[in-house]
Amino acid sequence: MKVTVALSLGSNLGNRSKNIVCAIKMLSSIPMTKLLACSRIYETAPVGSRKKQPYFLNACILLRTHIPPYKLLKYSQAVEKRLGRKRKRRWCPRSIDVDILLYGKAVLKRNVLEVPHPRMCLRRFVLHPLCEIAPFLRHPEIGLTVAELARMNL
Ligand code: A4P
Ligand code: MG
Repeated sequence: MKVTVALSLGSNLGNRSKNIVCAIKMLSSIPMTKLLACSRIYETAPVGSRKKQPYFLNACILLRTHIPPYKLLKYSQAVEKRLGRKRKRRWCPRSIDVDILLYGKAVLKRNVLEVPHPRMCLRRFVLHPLCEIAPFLRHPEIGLTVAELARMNL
């Protein structure tokens, strides 16, 4: 079954724009997967960390894929690893972070994979680029579209 998937990309370490562009290239070459859309790259102030952090570059992409969610997570973690991501502590600066925001209408509540991403609705650095490429996508739990969620986070 083909599913539309929204991913968020973030980088605040190293060559940030190169990291984002390379991640997009690698993600679009996952087997049985097609890149549908790609947002612009936005520079954003760090959110959520108590320690001072460099500014991020953020972007979102839309994929159409046959790959099941947990396998897609493995692929996206392999992309993070290839681009030099070291997991030190949560929310530390990173060469690349790939988060699965929406996987079709799926609702998954495991620690290893929570979809829709639990913090996506609160974050302008996610909603703004996502709204650019997929304003019509609907959050399967909340029932609002990305455009409606983005308007609430202006
Ligand atoms: N995991 C569970 N659900 C998912 C999902 N939907 N997508 C698990 C991806 N991974 C998911 O992730 C930790 C674990 O979450 C993984 O083992 C995976 O199995 P991680 O990428 O190792 O750690 P993280 O990125 O530090 O945590 P997380 O939860 O992704 O962080 P957030 O909430 O995404 O916040 N400010 C700006 N301006 N821009 C940013 O991009 N990013 C963060 C990270 C904070 N502030 C930011 C930005
Ligand atoms: Mg992450």
